[in-house]
Amino acid sequence: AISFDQYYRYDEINSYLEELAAKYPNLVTLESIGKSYEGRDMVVIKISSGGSGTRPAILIDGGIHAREWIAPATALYVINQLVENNAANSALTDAVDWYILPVLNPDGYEYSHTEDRMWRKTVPVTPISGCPGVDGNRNFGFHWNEVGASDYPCCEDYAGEVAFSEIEARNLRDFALANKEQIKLYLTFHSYGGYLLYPWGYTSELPPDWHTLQELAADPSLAHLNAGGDPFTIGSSTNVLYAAAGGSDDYMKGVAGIELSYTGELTDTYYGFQLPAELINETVTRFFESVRVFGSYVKENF
Ligand code: 0X9
Ligand code: ZN
Repeated sequence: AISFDQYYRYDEINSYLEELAAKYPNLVTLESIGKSYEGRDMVVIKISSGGSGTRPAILIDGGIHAREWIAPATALYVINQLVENNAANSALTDAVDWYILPVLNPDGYEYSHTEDRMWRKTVPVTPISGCPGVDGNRNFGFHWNEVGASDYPCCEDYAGEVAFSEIEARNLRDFALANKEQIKLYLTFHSYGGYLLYPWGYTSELPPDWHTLQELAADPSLAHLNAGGDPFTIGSSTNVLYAAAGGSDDYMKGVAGIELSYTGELTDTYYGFQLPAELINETVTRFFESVRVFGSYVKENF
């Protein structure tokens, strides 16, 4: 059993996924997409009620940034609701498949629990001793390191020595490319600030379908508001937040061809990254209402 009044360690999260796979074999399958730098299995849970294998799918990840603990917690809540509350949420799984990777940076996530609560990056050694880690969200190979990223390993936004230097980014890339025909929507969970961001992060220019991306985020934002949360600031990453190249969102749209690609920056702005465990429940339940609206869109339009 799981609750949403505490943050879980990486092993606990994976135990929960295994528990679900054992208990709901007709709905849940687990796939390791590879190991992290320190050898942790990166587990994607596939939630599918069946069908031909060509149903449209949604890919969700969380926790590319280690300290953003509410992101894995939210991914876990989406999993929990789609699987253990499927009776109430069957409309979300009867025509759409879900691939969810709750912790994209497991080594960093653990490091943020054991060593440094404010750790952001991955953990491998870099050319500068004493400055480990790469910013996973500057490491993807699309306009890599062009803007808003650093060449200097001691920086929080270090892009890495080369694009896809990080095994975790490569594992997600390979999974997405292998399933790109099926995946219609990509959501990557971060914190904080309350944004729904769409590409591009590498330029202030907008993609040709930016109007669709802008409009499509309005109802999820409204659902969040109606659930008691704040509306999201909606816009392209560069135009409403800052320019930063090498993000997973830009890669999914620009290279994998997943046209609908969003970064969800969860609440809140008072506590920032260190959102107290007492606030997990309201945060994840509100955001699930946004996810629900995105899910309906995919169901109706693909
Ligand atoms: O800077 C980031 O990677 C994200 N913000 S955070 O505070 N969670 O670090 C925003 C990423 C938006 N997307 C791109 N810039 N591609
Ligand atoms: Zn982040």
